Amino acid sequence: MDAKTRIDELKEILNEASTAYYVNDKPIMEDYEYDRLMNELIDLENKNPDLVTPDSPTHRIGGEVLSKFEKVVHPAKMMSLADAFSFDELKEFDKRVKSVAPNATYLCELKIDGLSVSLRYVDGILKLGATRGNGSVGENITHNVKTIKSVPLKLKDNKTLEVRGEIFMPKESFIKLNMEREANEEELFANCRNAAAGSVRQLDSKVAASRNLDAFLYYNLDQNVKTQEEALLSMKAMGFKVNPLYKHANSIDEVIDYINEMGEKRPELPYDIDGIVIKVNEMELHDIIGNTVKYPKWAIAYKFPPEEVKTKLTDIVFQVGRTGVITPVAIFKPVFVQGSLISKATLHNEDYIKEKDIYINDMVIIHKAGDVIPEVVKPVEEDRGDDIKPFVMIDTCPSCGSKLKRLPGEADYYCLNDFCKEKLVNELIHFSSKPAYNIDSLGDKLTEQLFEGGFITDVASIFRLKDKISDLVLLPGLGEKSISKLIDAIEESKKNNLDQLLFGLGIRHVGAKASKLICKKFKNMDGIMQATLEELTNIPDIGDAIATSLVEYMHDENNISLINQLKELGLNMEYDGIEIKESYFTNKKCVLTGTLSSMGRDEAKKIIESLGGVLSGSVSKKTDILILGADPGSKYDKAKELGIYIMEEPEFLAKINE
Ligand code: 0OW
Repeated sequence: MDAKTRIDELKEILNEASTAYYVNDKPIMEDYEYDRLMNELIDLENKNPDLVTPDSPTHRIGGEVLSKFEKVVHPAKMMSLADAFSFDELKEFDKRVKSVAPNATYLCELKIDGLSVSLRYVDGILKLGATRGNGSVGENITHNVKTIKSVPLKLKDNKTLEVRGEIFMPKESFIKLNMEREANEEELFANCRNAAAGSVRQLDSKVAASRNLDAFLYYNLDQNVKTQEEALLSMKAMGFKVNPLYKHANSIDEVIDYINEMGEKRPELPYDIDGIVIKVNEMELHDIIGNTVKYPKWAIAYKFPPEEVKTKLTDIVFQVGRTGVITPVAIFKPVFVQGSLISKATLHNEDYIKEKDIYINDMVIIHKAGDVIPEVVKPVEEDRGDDIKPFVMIDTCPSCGSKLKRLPGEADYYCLNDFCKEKLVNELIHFSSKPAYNIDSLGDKLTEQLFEGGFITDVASIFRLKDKISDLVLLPGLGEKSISKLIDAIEESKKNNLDQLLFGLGIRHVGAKASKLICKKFKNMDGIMQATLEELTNIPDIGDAIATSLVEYMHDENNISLINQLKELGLNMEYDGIEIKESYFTNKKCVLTGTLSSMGRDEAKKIIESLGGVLSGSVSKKTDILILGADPGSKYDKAKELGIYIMEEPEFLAKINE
């Protein structure tokens, strides 16, 4: 038998065995047999690389390493879901639906706690896997999606379609992964969702292949079925893995019964769910009920209240935040809550502890507020032993010893010493954090290490590290390569937009949103430094607290000196708030060729960029659109050769006027 015939035969056998095992949970072959045949196929493909096809099961093993993630524009928005936190909210949702569609019934699905994915098949072959991103533009993760064994590489029928679902990491795999990471002294994943997201965001698909990811599909863009239930059944029939625990409900009361039933089942499910998705079952009602910009109005996610767990509170310690606020933190025996192991939780402030009547050595109830933040809910009084000790608030800073102040009318105590070490470190950590100045390679641990070593003392000193490279190499764990990567990242960060700098300065009450609003109004740092209280409070959503705090900050000579130093160091002090509108062109790589009769090239370029398009001067396989003017050049031929979408002027004008 020739190689091609045998390869086709092996692909057929192995893909069928993989579907049976991973999609239908009904193995039809022993593992050793599967491995034997897989090895034969790998061997044959290595000898005949031109015979490797996209649907070969050898893609499951991974091995493709990308240099970066390409952007993918979704043909239809990947919507998110509005949340309901109580049955009353569900009843309101039901009323809204019934007011428009009185005969609507519901389809309830488990809300898998993973990350959304979109799968595109062309002629039955998996061509593209993409993350949801912002709903319009996601990232190409095809190389990792192919390693998910329950995702078909080839459909039984050669359909061209797009389906959407949720990639998740089973609880068992999550625990195993965190144990391995603990053994390697790596940072643990907080929960199954983060572990799944961290796995698909790997450039090397061998890593994703080792993470035992899975996926449930729940949405078929190209369906022509009458109900969501039929949609699930048809996807299952096509070979997709569909979560079997869905249920049709004729009324919201039946939905609530199902939610209670699934709430009971939740702890023993092999995967994390964070709620129940309720969808109007009848498809033709979806358009009648409609959507908001972000959510469908015909669906809602009921979120389970945080899972509660009991443990022993063994100590209360104190943290000094970047603003100087002192936070009491409960230390307790590590417990597993909603997929993650936690051993400490915030106690907010002294009043919270007093109100809840919490003692040291109490048995306490813990949960993850908002499914994320560990929080002590209450003590379990009936379990109180005689080893309890009352909580006593400290009156001096645990880091620098200075007297703590309680600001009038505030529950919190503050360390007001501007040179308090822990406060300074947290200010620096905030500055380079993602939502602020986002200096990639300057993480919390390195910031603390550089601070301890005296390399950085304030924000400006971060930008002077490049003058200390010879000393930096003496720091343990910092090699030449990581130092030059750090210096490059710091230099690169200087181009950041002004709102990131303003937020990074950590001015009390001036958060990320307020920073954007203030920068939009004043356009540059000088304008902000001279802003008056009245000018600031005239900005909608900027209240007295923010305005006063900003004016005081800008009149403090230490801060003025810091900002002047940052100007000297070359940080961008302008705000370029080009509001890029979401459009057909968003994140599409465009090339212009020939002359347009309706406008000049520069004007066309400006319009495309303002609509989020990415212009380039040459055509490549990465080009999404060639915009064709009269007398085109060689780019036109190249675009035709590469099968790039050619947009003629009339269509271009129509699209930009949409
Ligand atoms: N996580 C889920 C899930 C589901 C989509 C279709 C239209 C709008 C939401 O299990 N079972 N069904 C949907 O339906 N979405 C889900 O997850 C959403 C996707 C984006 C944010 C949530 O994770």
